[in-house]
Amino acid sequence: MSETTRRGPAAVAGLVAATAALAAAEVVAVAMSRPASTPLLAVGDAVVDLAPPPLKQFAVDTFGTADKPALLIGAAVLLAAAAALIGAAAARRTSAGPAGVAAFTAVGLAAVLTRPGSGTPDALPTLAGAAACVGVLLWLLRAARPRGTPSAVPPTATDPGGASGPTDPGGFDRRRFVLLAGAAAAVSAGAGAGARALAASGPGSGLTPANAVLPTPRDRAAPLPEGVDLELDGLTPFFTPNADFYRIDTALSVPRVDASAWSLRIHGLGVARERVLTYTDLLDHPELRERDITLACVSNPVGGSYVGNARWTGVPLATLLAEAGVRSPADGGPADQLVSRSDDGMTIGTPVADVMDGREALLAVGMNGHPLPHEHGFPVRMVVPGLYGYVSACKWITEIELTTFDAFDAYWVPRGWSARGPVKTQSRVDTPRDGADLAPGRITVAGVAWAQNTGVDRVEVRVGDGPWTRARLAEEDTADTWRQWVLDWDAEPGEYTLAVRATDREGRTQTADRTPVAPDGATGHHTVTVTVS
Ligand SMILES: Nc1nc2c(c(=O)[nH]1)N[C@H]1C(S)=C(S)[C@@H](COP(=O)(O)O)O[C@H]1N2
Ligand SMILES: [Mo]
Repeated sequence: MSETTRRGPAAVAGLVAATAALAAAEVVAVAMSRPASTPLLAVGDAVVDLAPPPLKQFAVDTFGTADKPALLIGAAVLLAAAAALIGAAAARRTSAGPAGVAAFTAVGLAAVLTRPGSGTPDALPTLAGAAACVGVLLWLLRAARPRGTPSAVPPTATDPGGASGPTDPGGFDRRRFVLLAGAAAAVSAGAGAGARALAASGPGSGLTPANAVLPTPRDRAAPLPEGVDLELDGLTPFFTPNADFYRIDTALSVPRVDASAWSLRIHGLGVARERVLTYTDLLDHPELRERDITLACVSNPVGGSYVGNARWTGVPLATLLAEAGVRSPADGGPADQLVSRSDDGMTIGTPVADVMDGREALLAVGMNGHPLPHEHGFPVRMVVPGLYGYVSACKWITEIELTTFDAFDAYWVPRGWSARGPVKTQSRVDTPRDGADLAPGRITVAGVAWAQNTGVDRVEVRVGDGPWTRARLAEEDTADTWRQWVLDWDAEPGEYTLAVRATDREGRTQTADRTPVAPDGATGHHTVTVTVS
């Protein structure tokens, strides 16, 4: 058995071969302009879709919006372990290498080919990866194989294992192996990372956020009242810049849709005139308008940051539905659910009654004066004031189907979230921060409150067990936007917990009862604890 390849180098060969596989798949996918069709991303996407809700919640709680990098790193670690094992097994039995690669290829192909919108060509990156993997593995295993002839140089006192010599007695040419493996790993890592960076930073192809031009709508947003933004230190600005806007979606790689090839189909139950809209149809629509709307995520914990406010440009959804002959259930229409589907296969279910009740539900093309960024749904997304994003704000939208809640469950519903998700009235203390050390005297307590589609009527703050004291509200933009608030507090030394609660214009005051984000949004008062000394 002197011909046996050592397990260590063989495991290294496995690892390097796996790196080559990922890199080859990456390069081919990017060259095909299908960056989401790499096996790692597809398997990751499949894991995201198949993960049981508690595991998902754990991931979001633990990693926040870094849940996706965390998933990919976890997957890479598992893959590395498997690759090392396969390499080591192949040291004994060369056929174990290709067999192991075949097993992983099968998983990769299954994931890639079942992704929404995928086609047979999407198998190519995985197959290229498999070929590169087997090739590199066999090549490095050969380099790791012991030489038939033992070294002519006997071990010496200074060189007992021949480690620094050209050969290991009865062993292999370690130097050469290390060089080959290192070179293969470096080339793979460079090519893979380069391709990924190109895919992630490139503008995309065709009509993109970088070259699309939004017309100025005739129907501008109402001028901002003076005093909407108190512009206080530590207080969230009234408008959230696009680059700072929270991002929540299931996409491991952001869809980069070419707007010139994009269309939206409106069809289904009670649609008298099926419509197919292009990007130009929307930009040229006579009712294109600007509206300010605060968007909130159902997963936003009390006090959390998954909420943002933007000036959206878009066409009223109600108008487009009316053009298609859709009637609201209130007018006897047969469909009570509007299901939007996205380029990446997301399904989102929205009550038809809500989008047709007169609120400013938009098919948005612009965000704060710019075409939507890729991350926020370019070219077109939905925005509906008063509904959490998971039941309304479909990004990269491609289809609207009229149906019923009885007939169809959207993506999040079987995963433990409520089919209907009206936004719960909420408020947040932005300053002082939780845990702050403050000097005694006048302290500015300030934050934001939101009750989209209803409006914020009152915000109150409580210090310790004291009485609820009314905060001063900033001017209101619209009922669909959040409202800043501020209270001056004369603080004496001590430790204090500050709590905030809002009351909306329908007279609903936030409950103190804390409930988790699932199934339909957290309740409870946001509190911060500060030390004054
Ligand atoms: N295609 C698609 N659209 C989506 C989602 C998604 O995962 N995929 N997430 C929704 C959720 S849960 C929220 S809160 C909003 C977030 O929009 P933003 O990322 O632009 O802030 O998008 C919604 N639209
Ligand atoms: Mo969300």
